[in-house]
Amino acid sequence: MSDVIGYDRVGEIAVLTVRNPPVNALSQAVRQGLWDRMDQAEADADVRAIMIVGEGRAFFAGADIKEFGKPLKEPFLPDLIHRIEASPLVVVAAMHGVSLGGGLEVALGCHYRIAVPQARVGLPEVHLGLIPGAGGTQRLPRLTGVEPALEVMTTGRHVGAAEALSLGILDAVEEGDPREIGLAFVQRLLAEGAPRRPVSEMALPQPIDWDYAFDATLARGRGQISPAWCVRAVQAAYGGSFAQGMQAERKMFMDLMETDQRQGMIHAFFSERAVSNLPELKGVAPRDIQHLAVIGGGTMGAGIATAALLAGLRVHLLEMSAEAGAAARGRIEANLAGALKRGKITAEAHGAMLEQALRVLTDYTDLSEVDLVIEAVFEDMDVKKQVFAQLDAVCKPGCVLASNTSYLDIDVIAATTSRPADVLGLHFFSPAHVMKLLEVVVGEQTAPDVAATGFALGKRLGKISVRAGVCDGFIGNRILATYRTCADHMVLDGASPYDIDAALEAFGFAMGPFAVADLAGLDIGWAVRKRKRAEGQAPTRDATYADRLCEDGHFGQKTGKGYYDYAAGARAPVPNPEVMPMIEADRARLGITPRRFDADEIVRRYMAAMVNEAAKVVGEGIARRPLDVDMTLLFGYGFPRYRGGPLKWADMVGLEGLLDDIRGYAVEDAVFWAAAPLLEQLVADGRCFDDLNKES
Ligand code: 3H9
Repeated sequence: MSDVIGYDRVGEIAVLTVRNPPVNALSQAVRQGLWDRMDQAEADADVRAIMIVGEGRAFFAGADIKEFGKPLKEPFLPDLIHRIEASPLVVVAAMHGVSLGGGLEVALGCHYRIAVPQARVGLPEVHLGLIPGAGGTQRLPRLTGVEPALEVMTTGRHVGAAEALSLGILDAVEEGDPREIGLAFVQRLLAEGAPRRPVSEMALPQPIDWDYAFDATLARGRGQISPAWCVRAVQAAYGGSFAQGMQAERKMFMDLMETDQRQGMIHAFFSERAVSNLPELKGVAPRDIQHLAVIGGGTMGAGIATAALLAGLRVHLLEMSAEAGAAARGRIEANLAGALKRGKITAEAHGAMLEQALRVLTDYTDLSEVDLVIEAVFEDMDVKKQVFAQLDAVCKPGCVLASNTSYLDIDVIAATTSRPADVLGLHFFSPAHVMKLLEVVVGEQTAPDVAATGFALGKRLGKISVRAGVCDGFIGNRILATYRTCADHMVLDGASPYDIDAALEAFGFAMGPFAVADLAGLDIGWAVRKRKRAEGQAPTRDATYADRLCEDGHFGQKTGKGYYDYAAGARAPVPNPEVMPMIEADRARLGITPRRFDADEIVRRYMAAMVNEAAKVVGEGIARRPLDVDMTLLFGYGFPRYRGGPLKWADMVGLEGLLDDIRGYAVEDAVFWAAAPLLEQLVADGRCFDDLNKES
């Protein structure tokens, strides 16, 4: 019999120990092993109870996600759980680490559950585009009531042991070794003569208004369907026998397994883990970073400093004057107060961060001992060069010098120092202590251990770090500039910013591009356009309505007006009536007769522009793999996770059709719509972007 499930006896108790590192996923071998060991225990004449316990980090992290999308192999998990629950012996789960998805469902199939206080449980299947598919929707409500069960399933959140105990998911929580506390618990049960207690035989709780719950959950999902399907699956428990409820759940689970949403979310799950796993950095040790400096304490610099403090680093923040320093400290204090309020840090840690870990300075010579510096000053090459010259003069040898620039050439910045190998870009997204994305921009001369240090820092700060090469805007802002231009073209040709935002929000973006621009500040794009025009890089169809808004002092949310008017409060913005006349003036200037765009066409064009530029970014090696682009857009630009990222989405809708669209649009504007050579190549070879991920 396989070693994946160990078997030993402690008196009348058979102990089944799961050994499938790293997280005890319920692979076919584990399912078969559990089945066989259940048989063995039941055939063992002296055994009166069975205990299931996990070895290593977890009880079970759930079904083996790597098996999804392939033909499922027997024994199926619902059957195994039914087999466990139907055992004539008392079966107990002794839980530690996480018990997620199918892992919690196994525990719910046991007759009793005990856990250590640090254990966490949950049904996170919605994050994979699925619903619990091995009885979770049928058993959990019987223990907790419908509403708590639905809250747990539709959010997919991890529930701590104490809360799980109070919800009725666990029967006991005890400090100690999971095997030892489990054995003591089973011995007590046996001594008391405790009966088998199958959850499936428990009464159903009060039903709820299912249609109301379904509609509300669907609306919250912004196009994602699986949370709402949890409601229907729980409802199915009320339509007949337990077995019928199980069948209904299984059918919904299998139907969701066939959806693009499931594919997109599982792509996101594996890609967010693969993204910082770069073959070129295998075996390269990062430099040790304990003490970090940030140059510039504006919104971005203060956010970076906050993120570093929250990660336990010592931070020196350099500003130009004592007043600017005080303002920067105020921003950091406000950020940390937010973290304290949300319970992310203790009052003690909060005090230590502000009083001991943070120092606000005005003199470069105080930076001589820091391990890494992140420059976050005004986005101007001459200013950056001056900062780097000063850093080069004072920083110790081996100190990593990073720029937070979002567009400028890291190689040019590096070349102004005597140590270009120590220079790289660390492009954070605002607010930097909240946003998950970090672009690690590796220059021509950046040393491998400096790049590795960028990734190590990103990990420490809890970021999703993506490797980017040097170009205007790196991965994210370069692609953004293109799809934004596409949106501007559609506006010139007849769509309104509001039509575009509505179409893209319906597609699943958290916000449309014009609402995003208002949030980020219209002055940022204005500065970029002015720079590009000055460099002779003005777009062929140069829309100026956005400049008009800025010239009138409307920079978006921060001034109360932009594309939208925020007078009624940012929650309910209404279109700014000054915008459409500015657009109409642009159209007249360019001799354009506006036409109608429906939501479908808006999405097709916008996505075609995004995918085409993304394919150029991958083809030129700015992003190493398509998944790097996908994660950039997901974590930095509000791309809907359930669509996997633009290149996963492109694979799913079909590259050939997309290329046809692009070639069709190129008839109107051959320069803007020049097809990406990589896209043409993939179509010619009958391959897709994900094939490139697999090769890497
Ligand atoms: C389900 O159960 C469906 C059922 O209802 C019905 C079925 C019929 N499978 O995240 P980490 C890998 S759906 C396969 O870096 P952490 C992961 O890829 C499932 N592999 O560590 C990584 O591999 P690598 C419901 C898995 O400590 C390694 O383990 N369950 C699985 O930060 C370490 O992972 C979930 O959705 C898996 N289920 O976090 C739980 N889980 O080293 C998903 C992990 O090669 N998992 N791996 O990159 C998680 O949330 C986190 O991984 C976990 C550990 C909290 C467990």
